[in-house]
Amino acid sequence: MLTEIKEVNDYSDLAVFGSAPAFRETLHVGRPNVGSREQFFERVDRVFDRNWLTNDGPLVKEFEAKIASFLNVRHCIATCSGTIALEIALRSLGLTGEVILPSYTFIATAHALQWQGLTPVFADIDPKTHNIDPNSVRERISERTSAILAVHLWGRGAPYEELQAIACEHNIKLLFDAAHAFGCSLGGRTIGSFGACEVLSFHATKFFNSFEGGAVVTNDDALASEVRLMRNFGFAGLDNVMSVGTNGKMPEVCAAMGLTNFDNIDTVIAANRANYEAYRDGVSSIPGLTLCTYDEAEGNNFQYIVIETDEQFPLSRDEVIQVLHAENVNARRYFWPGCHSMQPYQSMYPNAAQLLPRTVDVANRVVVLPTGTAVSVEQVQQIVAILECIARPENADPIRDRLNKSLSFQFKQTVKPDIRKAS
Ligand code: T4K
Repeated sequence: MLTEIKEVNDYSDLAVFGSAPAFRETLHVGRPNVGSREQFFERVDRVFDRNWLTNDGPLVKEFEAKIASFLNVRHCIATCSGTIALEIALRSLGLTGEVILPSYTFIATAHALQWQGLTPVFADIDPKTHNIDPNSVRERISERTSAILAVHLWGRGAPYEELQAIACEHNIKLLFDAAHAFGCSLGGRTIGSFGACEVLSFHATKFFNSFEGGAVVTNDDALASEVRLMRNFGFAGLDNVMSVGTNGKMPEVCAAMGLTNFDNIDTVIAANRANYEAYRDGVSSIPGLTLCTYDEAEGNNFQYIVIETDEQFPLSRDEVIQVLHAENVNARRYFWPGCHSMQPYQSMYPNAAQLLPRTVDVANRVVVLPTGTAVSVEQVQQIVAILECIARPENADPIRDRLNKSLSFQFKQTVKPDIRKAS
């Protein structure tokens, strides 16, 4: 934790030059927000009393009812993860052939398609919103396209109306990966009921978590029934299997965590908002850095603090991250290098980068910074002070020189070849 603010008047005050890091304990992007432990343990006690641990238990039903009502959607089917929820949604919709999605997303969006035998086709993004660009979607439509899988990246709503128009024109499905967007709205409407269905994630790193977990939310009764069947091996009753299902069930202990954290979301959003405002106030006066802002007219969870470096900034994005890591600020390069540059997609589409110039550009410039209840406004101000120091043009050469000379500051990740092809 921060004991006192570290003065960073000069580059030599930075940890990369040997001074103590600004933070004794690492600040993470995605540190879990946890509500009342007492309430959680009470719920878990009742789970043991009932000796009903999973398979559509009472806490899962309560959790689903709460989420559906909060999102104003008819059905919520809770699952063991957001990725499994995506796969079940894709399969329940009966999709075939190609599905268009952004490359600039977490790899699970693409993998869910590939895992279901669908072909992911990557569209470019709008650099202003980081969301999928409808014009690029249009360019990717083929006779094999069966759906568009858009992502509400950082919780900022994807361009629903334009995407829906394309889907109607080509008679294809539209669904959303809403893993980042719980509690957010688009055009004043709560995200959760757009398209054929939307998929949520309650992973530990999400602002609202159930340890692991996810959900398919939809207003379509038939789709909801199919998703429920598929979540439980396809069983429609004892000994009666209707389809190729899987085990996508959320256990009771996860629902207990979800219900407990649901009662706490206002506190988490307030903490996220305060941190967001402190970052916004601090970053606004730093040339070469831009904070991705949230539309105040919409509901926001302020879960991701995303800054972009531009050519005015004297250090590269990776150099910024290296300096922050040395200060124990575990800033992230989400979602570098883009799904198209990861396997197996890199091998499938070796020239994809040329078709995705805005994805490549944004992915090379984004830094995601820590927030959540584990991070205080004072800690945000300390991070901003570090950014102000490294933004001074006269500091760039000594910092770069120092980073180049010390191997301990280098990134170790590289994109590896497709191991299946290599073996
Ligand atoms: N679609 C989108 C758009 C998504 O962003 C995601 C998940 C999905 C679909 C799939 O949903 P799930 O199947 O996961 O429900 C993390 C999360 O694992 C992933 O859920 C999330 N997106 C993604 C954006 O972030 P990593 O690889 O960055 O996680 P990791 O292990 O590096 O953790 C992040 C930080 O959080 C670390 O610095 C440590 C800290 N942490 C993590 C955990 C798990 C903790 O302090 N405590 C913890 O318990 O992917």
